[in-house]
Amino acid sequence: MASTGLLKDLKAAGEKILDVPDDEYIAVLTHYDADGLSAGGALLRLLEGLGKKYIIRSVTDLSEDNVKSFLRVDAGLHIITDLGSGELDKIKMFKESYNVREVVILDHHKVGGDPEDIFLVNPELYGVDGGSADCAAVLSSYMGYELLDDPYFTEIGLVGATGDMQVYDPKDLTHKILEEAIRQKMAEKIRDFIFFQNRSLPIFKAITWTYVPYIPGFSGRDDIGLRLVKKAGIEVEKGSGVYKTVDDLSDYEKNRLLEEILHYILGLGVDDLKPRDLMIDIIMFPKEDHYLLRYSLDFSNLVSAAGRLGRDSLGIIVASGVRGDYVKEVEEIYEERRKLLGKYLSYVENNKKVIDDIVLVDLRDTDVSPRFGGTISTILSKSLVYSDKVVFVLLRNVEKIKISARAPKSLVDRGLNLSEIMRDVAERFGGNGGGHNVAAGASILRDDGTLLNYLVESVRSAISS
Ligand SMILES: [Mn+2]
Repeated sequence: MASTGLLKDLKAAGEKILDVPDDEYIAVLTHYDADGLSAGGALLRLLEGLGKKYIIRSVTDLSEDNVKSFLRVDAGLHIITDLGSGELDKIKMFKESYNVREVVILDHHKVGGDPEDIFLVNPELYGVDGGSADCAAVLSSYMGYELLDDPYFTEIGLVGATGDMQVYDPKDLTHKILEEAIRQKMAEKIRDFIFFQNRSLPIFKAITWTYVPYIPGFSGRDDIGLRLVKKAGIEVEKGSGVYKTVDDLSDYEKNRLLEEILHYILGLGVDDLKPRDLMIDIIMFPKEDHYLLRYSLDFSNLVSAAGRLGRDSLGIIVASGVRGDYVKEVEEIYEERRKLLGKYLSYVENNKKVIDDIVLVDLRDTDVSPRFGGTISTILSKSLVYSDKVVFVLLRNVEKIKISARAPKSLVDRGLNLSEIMRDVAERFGGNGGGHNVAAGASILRDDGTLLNYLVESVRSAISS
């Protein structure tokens, strides 16, 4: 059951959209990650379906400049999604100075400040943890689904929720949208081993392309994948240069391959391997023809890739349901993301420090794109080796420092709140920060040499207090 207060707020937000006269613009600002771009796609589909005039923009964070230039857009309604809850005061201030008529925020991050005359739709207001349910794409899609009675919206919601890792144990409105998707025959759930979740890649790439959980020495290593496939006695090709995929394997072959994989992983020193951790509910979209759009994980990685590589609009357009030539472009960036991540994760191994319950990954002296911070920290936090640790990834972003942070549920239960830590860091070193208690980030202006130590001490005192 989704909270009724949240459903009521979504309905009211939908009415505000309907109320905007057709000759006025609706301006949308969203976040550049898979959830944010999916939310942008849902709003694109909704506004297009309603025949409204609109502009949609995406940003990496809600810096003062980004807030200002967005609120300066001449529009009858401004919608901010997947961002904003932690920066209500800043938004209110510029709303007033630019005489903005109305601001609606559809978000699931921690609320900071008093919404007052901003219409904030956020599960956190109803005691639902936005870090584990009701991501921005779910909120936007559900609103679209209710207004247009178009089942494709459920698919976009699930793509965003996969990006924010909220589909594996779906709660609240996320659970409801998944049930609706299954009822509408837009989605099916398949339970399988994580090694078989990439249904469409060549089998030797598919099995190691398992960044959730991340297994150092295995994840992303095509060479090891190839070795294991051969050891299991499986042909890599099904003839004439066409690679076999998971769906081409017999049950016997899958079991043989699984044996080889588990044997290999145990040899890496992963000691407490629980087969349960290696099972996953894969969400399939039976109506999608293209292999990269057929599974929610591929689809969300694809939308994520678009954002990470600076092709945000492509991500929004494909999420909204537009296909054709756009899908071809997306294939290219998917492969590019695969290559970049492989390279970046090899840097991680050389630039990480483990202190107590904390993994510090300082990549400020590397060429890692700042847009990959969240991807890298999420992968590490889902790793079999670091999943019980707090992860901080630091990257250089021109003259700023980008921090992406992740924490295990066990430490959050002991009082750790990364959203607060990121806000404190930004206050002390300049910049802005916030997020969820388990996942947060900051963009800060300077480091006088004490930044790393400050992060470690913040975690220590939060856990011990
Ligand atoms: Mn989100």
